[in-house]
Amino acid sequence: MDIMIAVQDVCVSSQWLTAIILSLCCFLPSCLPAGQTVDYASIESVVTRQGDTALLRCTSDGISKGAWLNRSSIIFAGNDKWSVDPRVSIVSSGGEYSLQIQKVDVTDDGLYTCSVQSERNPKPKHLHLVVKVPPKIYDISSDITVNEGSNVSLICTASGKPDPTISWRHITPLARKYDSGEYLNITGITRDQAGDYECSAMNDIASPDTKTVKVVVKFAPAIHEMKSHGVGLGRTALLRCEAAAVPTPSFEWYKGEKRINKGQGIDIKNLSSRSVLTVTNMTEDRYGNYTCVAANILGRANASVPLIPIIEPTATSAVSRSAPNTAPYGSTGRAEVLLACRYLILALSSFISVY
Ligand SMILES: *[C@@H]1O[C@H](CO)[C@@H](O)[C@H](O)[C@H]1NC(C)=O
Ligand SMILES: *[C@@H]1O[C@H](CO)[C@@H](O)[C@H](O)[C@H]1NC(C)=O
Ligand SMILES: *[C@@H]1O[C@H](CO)[C@@H](O)[C@H](O)[C@H]1NC(C)=O
Ligand SMILES: *[C@@H]1O[C@H](CO)[C@@H](O)[C@H](O)[C@H]1NC(C)=O
Ligand SMILES: *[C@@H]1O[C@H](CO)[C@@H](O)[C@H](O)[C@H]1NC(C)=O
Ligand SMILES: *[C@@H]1O[C@H](CO)[C@@H](O)[C@H](O)[C@H]1NC(C)=O
Ligand SMILES: CC(=O)N[C@H]1CO[C@H](CO)[C@@H](O)[C@@H]1O
Repeated sequence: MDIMIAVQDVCVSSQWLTAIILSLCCFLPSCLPAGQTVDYASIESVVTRQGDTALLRCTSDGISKGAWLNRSSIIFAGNDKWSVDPRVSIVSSGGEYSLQIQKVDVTDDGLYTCSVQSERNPKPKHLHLVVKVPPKIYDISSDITVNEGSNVSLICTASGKPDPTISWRHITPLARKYDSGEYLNITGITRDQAGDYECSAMNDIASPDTKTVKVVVKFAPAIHEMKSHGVGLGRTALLRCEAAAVPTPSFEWYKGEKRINKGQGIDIKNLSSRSVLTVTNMTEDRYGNYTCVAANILGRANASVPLIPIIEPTATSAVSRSAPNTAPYGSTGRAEVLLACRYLILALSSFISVY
């Protein structure tokens, strides 16, 4: 019995001794076991992702005692666990004496040493555990509304290892890219620069993390289209006023100085940036100069157009009568091309029918 304990004691104390020597060696690289220095170029790198299980491989002849160190602290001496960290264990089978770390975190990143002292294997093995972290955007500017001409500064910050590179993109058909960096500064923003801006944080470990900021650019109304079609008595007249404005403008109609309201054969329909005034059953006193006023909090704009009589019956009147179906609600440019085509076809067909 006594002998057994004595043997055990010797074993334990020899382990202690090894451990102490090893830990001393880590403090003093010049005093590594067998007088070796750390050759940093030859350090094997083990790359892993945060949260994964890392296996740091090392071999042993099964007879010699080995030890694993994390920087200067001993994790294992032989199969004795010195570390209190529940995530670490030894994988030993065959000639293996590897260290397994579960749920790797960034704090585990660093130099690990496997020291197995044997004839065959006199040098300790150094491994660099590289813990990479996927990019994650943790802060981004909130959606903003500014007036045209303002200076805008958007910020997007992200974490990750290696440090993610941050880039900004304006989500438009052109998808303009900006210089990369946390800040996106726009001096004197224009209405074309309104919309969604996407920040993406990228590193080599995982797909980029993206988030978007909406930028609303307010501007005063500008009427870019004011149209009327000549119309005969008793016909339906149509006036269309189209404005660009943010926020959406409100519309008012005037004939000369007099405000026009709905009712008595007059209808006003406004669809976001467009207002359409319809006069059913045109009468003599309704010909004249019409003004459309578009207004929002930043200003107002007006445009005028005359509503004039035309002589009937011609192909033109057929066109203007068909207009309510297409022109007010279609996209302007194309609707007009279509109308022009129809006009041409009508004119051609009447020309042909004459002969
Ligand atoms: C390694 O050492 C660092 C700092 O001393 C510690 O934060 C980390 O948890 C250790 N990792 C392992 C796997 O022992
Ligand atoms: C916007 O930035 C430009 C150039 O940096 C500066 O000259 C101007 O005063 C700024 N405008 C506002 C409204 O801050
Ligand atoms: C962008 O604006 C921020 C804050 O307004 C400033 O700190 C930063 O230096 C600017 N960056 C560039 C590239 O102008
Ligand atoms: C159009 O107005 C005229 C004159 O006010 C009236 O005689 C006619 O009945 C009206 N026609 C329709 C379809 O409302
Ligand atoms: C139409 O009315 C506007 C505003 O009242 C005026 O400025 C413009 O000169 C008028 N146009 C015609 C052709 O009378
Ligand atoms: C239309 O605009 C002119 C100047 O831009 C202004 O003098 C006029 O009062 C406006 N008319 C209406 C009806 O708002
Ligand atoms: C938002 C807006 O412009 N609303 C107008 C729509 O048209 C009616 C007339 O039918 C006006 O009274 C509203 O102010």
